Amino acid sequence: MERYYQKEIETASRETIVSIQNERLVATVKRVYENVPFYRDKMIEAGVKPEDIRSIDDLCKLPFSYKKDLRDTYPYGLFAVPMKDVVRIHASSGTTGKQIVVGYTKHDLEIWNDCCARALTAAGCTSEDIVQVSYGYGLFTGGLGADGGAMRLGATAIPASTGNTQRQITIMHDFGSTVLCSTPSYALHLAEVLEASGMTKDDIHLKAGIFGAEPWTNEMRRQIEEKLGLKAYDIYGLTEVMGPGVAFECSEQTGMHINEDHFIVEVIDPDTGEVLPDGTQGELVFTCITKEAFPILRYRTRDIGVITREKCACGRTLVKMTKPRGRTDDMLIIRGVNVFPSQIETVLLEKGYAANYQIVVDRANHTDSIEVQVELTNEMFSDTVRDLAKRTKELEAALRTLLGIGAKVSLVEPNTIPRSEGKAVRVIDKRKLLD
Ligand code: DLL
Repeated sequence: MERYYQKEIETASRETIVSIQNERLVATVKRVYENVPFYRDKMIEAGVKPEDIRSIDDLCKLPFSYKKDLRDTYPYGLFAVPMKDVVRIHASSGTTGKQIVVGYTKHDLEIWNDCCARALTAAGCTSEDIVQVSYGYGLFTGGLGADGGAMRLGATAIPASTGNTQRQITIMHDFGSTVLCSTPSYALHLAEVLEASGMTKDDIHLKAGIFGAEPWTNEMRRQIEEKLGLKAYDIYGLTEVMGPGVAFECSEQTGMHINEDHFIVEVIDPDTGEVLPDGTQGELVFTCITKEAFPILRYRTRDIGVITREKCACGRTLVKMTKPRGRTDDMLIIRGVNVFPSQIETVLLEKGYAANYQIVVDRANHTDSIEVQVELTNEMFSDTVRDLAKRTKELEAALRTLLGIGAKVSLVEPNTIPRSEGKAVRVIDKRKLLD
């Protein structure tokens, strides 16, 4: 039986959702115009007045916001309330550049906890559960976000944070954790350390995992489920919009429901900015309609996805987004061909490798090259040299078929690719160092 945390809104009719969105959008735009000089200036520049925004159909009149805007107004320039009302700060550094800083009022934290409680409930978590939160605690939103959701449900949270993986396994075993929250790559590392400690999934009590913060494929989902003996659910979010819980997976696992009473989603063509019809792949853009401290408008996430509005068999009516395929800025352009790391991951995992790989991109004599370093599993490592050569050829052929360009495959010894405790680093683009 499907469980909901806030059934009324999670299963509301489209008219109800749209009417809530209309009302909240109009109020947010007015408030932001009055309180944040940055948005006021941008709207004046675009020739839009708050009165012009009367419903979600007018959303497209508003200018977009970008990560750069957060950097240019660092640290508090986009806050819409006085600092005395801000009770929490989070920040994210990303891979390059200055940190971006966001703030939350007490009410914002309550809504965030609700959103994460919806995600946990959809994964079957109740007040009976023991939730091991192995996302980083601190400025990163993962740890405290999932923790707040667990608290809201009345579940028992274990704030394990990341790191000290051996101790995480002891905690999991001794404290009887039933739900795990971590990045999917860290979940796989936890599984490796579990095995190295001489234990199997039968020695622990996990029933569900809520994994996000980085792209992961369904093949990786199967590996995690198999090794940890749990059902793995996806959760999506980003610091600028809130943190984890912007969208979450239900028992159907055919996309993630977006918490539309708090966030309006649009899908746009990343090149032209044009809003695309449902079902078309493009860049996800979010507008916060209930945030008090940091109500970002039309934020360009750079995440690539598709949204669908068919009614879900779980009973929820909230719009669904597909697993983000990657980010526009993760997409590699190799000799003019677009390549997403997730495509490569799918091939590797289908061929029986674990998700321990790194993609090295380089350029020599004006020609791009791509090398995929793939870790052998312990069983494969005992193969003969001839077997290994065959494996390399087989992978290179599969990658060529999928990507349409040649990629060099280097098989490396088990345990040589660095493990991550947070977001895995999949790509080393040496061309960037040359630019
Ligand atoms: O990663 C928030 C989060 C924490 C989400 C824990 C889920 C679980 P940032 O560090 O700001 O925030 O990174 C946000 O991570 O724009 C996506 O590119 C990526 N991302 C987040 N969740 C997913 C997911 C957190 N489920 C960026 N699948 C986003 C794919 C994801 N990518």
